[in-house]
Amino acid sequence: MLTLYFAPGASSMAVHIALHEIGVAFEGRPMSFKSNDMRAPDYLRLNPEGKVPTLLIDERPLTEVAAILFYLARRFPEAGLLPCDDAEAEAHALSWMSFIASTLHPARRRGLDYAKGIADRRLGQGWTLGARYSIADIHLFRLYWRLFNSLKPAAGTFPNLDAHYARMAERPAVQRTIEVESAVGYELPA
Ligand SMILES: N[C@@H](CCC(=O)N[C@@H](CS)C(=O)NCC(=O)O)C(=O)O
Repeated sequence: MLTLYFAPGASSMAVHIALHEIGVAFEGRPMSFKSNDMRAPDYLRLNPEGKVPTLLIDERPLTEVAAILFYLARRFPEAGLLPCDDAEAEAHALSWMSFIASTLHPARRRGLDYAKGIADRRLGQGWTLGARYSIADIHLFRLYWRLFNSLKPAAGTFPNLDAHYARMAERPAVQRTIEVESAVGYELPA
């Protein structure tokens, strides 16, 4: 049994999208920033950092977006979210997700000037791994979705990321996730 603790629009959105891509049954547990749900003692026992996402795998907690995406892609290889047959391509997916978590995520808080160009140049045209869609695209999309909707970059600032965003927005799993999360309600700061 899989249980996802998520807050609408937060980092957990990436895991939410991946679960919809895979089509596996899961229980979603919405968490509220306003109600301080992430600071509740029961939740801190699952995720001592008090952050979302946490995925419960038969009651065992797994944290960190990159690790959860990796787990889901490996557990459900039929979804084709990771190039399991190619060590180098798989490592590139991990390289992207490390970059997203350690460089891009903190960059958002430092504003557009710092973030500008880093990911866009690295991305180029197409998916993060070139021709093949993967969990790294899901991770990147959530980060850019947040940046796009909070910092509102002028059109053309990030042409490659904009094209990637548009392709992701066409995916039913992305649309379903946004539908579910917006119905719960966004609480993220602007
Ligand atoms: N390194 C973590 C970051 C997760 C994260 O920053 N989550 C934020 C929401 S985007 C959070 O839950 N913050 C709760 C808080 O700061 O109270 C991951 O990749 O899973």
